[in-house]
Amino acid sequence: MSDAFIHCLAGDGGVSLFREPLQRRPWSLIDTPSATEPRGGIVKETMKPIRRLAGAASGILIATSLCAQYATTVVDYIPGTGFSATRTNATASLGEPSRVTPGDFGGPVDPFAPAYTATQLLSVGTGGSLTVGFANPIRNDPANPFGIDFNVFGGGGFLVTNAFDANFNYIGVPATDGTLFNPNGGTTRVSVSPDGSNWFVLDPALAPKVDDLFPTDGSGDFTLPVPPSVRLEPLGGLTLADIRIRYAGSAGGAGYDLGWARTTGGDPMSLDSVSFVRIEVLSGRSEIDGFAAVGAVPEPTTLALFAAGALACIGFRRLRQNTVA
Ligand SMILES: [Ca+2]
Repeated sequence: MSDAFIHCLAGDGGVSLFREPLQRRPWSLIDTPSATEPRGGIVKETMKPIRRLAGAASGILIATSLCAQYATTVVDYIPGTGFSATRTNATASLGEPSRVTPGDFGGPVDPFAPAYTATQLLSVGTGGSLTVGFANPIRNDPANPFGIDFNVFGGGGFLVTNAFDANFNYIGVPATDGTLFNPNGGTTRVSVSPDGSNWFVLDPALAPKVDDLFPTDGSGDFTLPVPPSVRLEPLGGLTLADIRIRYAGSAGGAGYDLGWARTTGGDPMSLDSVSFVRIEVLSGRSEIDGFAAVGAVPEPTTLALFAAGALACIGFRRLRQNTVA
């Protein structure tokens, strides 16, 4: 069993349950740097010995289907100028992007209630950059949805245009006009590297801006890209339910294809996989929540393990039946 697989079973990508604070935060953006994110635990259950093997085999498959790969190392962080002074904890960009905002004004992260605390976001100003590493390479897998190989999650949220009642609750079902509040007016450049030394810019004509579309939906799948066609659709008037239909199970973010890699001369550069991603903020400021590799499909070795487990289970049952008979 590979280290990656063991990490997958034991790490943040495994099955976890989240406690969701009852309160939702108001629209004022107040940082709570000391807050810590609530963490859930893996549900434990006991199994009879006869079922243990089958349980282990199916457990492998379930854990793997939920296994996601996030950035594991901050290689370099250059804040630049004009960054948010309260969001300089570079490790905020590692691990699973935010599903829940901690604190008294926290609650589930969704496209109308984005992440905003110092524990969730890292700020990069003009001329700054963030370089992160992945424990396992991001693959340029043709089977990845829409050819997208990794997602980057920011701190943007859709502006809700409903009026408030006397208790500061929205009147009617909250809906957006399709614009972002605090929109990222700057520009970004995304580069990738297999080895941390040789870098390739993702074609700026194809690579979307970081910390822009699509706002994070913490109830979605970070490893699934938003269908690129949604960028071409009008987003005005959408409710949260409408947005989730557009996201099609994705947790949002901006998706990138390793097939967009270019040499310094501008020629296409074929890359099978990369282990490093760099975001440069050319102008303005970008907030970064996290990075996720696309494609949480079981690896062939895992399928083999599953098959071996299932066969062993069938064999054990037959042996038992024969013994009882
Ligand atoms: Ca690709």
